[in-house]
Amino acid sequence: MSHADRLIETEHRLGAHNYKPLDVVLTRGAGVHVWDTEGRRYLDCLSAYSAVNQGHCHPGILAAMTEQAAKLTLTSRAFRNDQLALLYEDIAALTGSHKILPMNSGAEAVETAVKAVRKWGYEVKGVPENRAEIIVCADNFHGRTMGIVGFSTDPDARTGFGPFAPGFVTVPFGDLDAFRAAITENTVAFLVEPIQGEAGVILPPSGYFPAVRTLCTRHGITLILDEIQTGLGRTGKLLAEEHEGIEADVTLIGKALSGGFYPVSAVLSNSDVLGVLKPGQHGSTFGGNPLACAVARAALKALTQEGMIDNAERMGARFKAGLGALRSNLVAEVRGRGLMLAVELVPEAGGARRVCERLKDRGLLAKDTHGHTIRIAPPLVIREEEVDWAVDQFAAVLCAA
Ligand code: IF1
Repeated sequence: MSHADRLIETEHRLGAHNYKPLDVVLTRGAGVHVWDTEGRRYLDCLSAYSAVNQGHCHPGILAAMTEQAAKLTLTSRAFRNDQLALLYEDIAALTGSHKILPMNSGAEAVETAVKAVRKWGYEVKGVPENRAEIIVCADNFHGRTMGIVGFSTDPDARTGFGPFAPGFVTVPFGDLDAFRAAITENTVAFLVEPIQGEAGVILPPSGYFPAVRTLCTRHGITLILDEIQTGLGRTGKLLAEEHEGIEADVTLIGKALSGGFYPVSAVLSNSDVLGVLKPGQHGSTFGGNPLACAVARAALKALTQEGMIDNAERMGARFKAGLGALRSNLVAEVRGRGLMLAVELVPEAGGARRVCERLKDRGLLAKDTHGHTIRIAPPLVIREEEVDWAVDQFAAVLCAA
């Protein structure tokens, strides 16, 4: 039994089986590459679900992390630390946000926004107590906590986990008429992903978000964009909202906010939504800790000062064009924006998981979703020759016949 097989067997025996990973045991990463325990190198086309946008073990983030870890890691918010204000300044300068609330995981940022916007609804909009409604989209993915899975439409995410909290109304993504019809005087917010990730990299029809923005403004509805996956350069802009020419009232970021070093998320608010939270009404032991702040600042600096966002746009266009030009009768569609891409296979392809297994054997790691979709999201530091090599691997697996 190899070392890797022993580790897999132990995971299987002692771990909860809430994942079914590809059987590749990784031990090291640098830039766009990761290495397994046998020393085999892979091109990472998942980037830990877009948390490692800056590339694995980015040296600037690593330096900030080790330096801060040697100085001060956690104070709790019972006391102040000398890093939090600096992170606020950096985020405000980049995004124009007026108020910021730091948390850890993406799901916590979503839960925070739901709490804040409900309270805003009662105190500012004047919605009657306990009547606030939040509109969400079918096939959404916002995380795994009880509040969030309660408004998921994915049976795997919610079946068996009820009872769930009321107050959520579901509409199809990209359907403006359905959104308009769902609005009531108790609607406090619309929570939506700019591009649906887990659903399979689903882009909205053009004009959808500008019209949504207009309706939200007209009806006093807080537009909450979950940019936890689409944000921080992934789509070729700092925030995906820039493609739509709109501004959210509340923006949620996470994942790449730390470059994959450490869980850091944040709620960014352009409106008075976060202003309703008073001392004692929300918090987190680790949220806003000095280590997280130092890491997040270095992660944002790497993204914005090393040309990664422009690179995502250029390499994404190259990758998409390369995949789109594959002469394969197994490919139904190639879609996406920037380096958030997906290949949709025809049902006869034998499933995306099998294709991902074969890509893995050729040294490329990508992730299947919903049976027939392969998601492609390499670190934003990927270079032309690596994109071309990746396209060649897809060609070898998908154009064999
Ligand atoms: C898993 C997908 C990606 C997210 C958006 C909030 C969160 C996520 C838009 C929660 C998290 C993850 C978590 C990961 C799978 C994954 C994912 F496949 F579900 F769609 F990224 F592609 N909003 N996305 O995408 O953030 O609490 O996890 O930090 O294994 O569940 P979190």
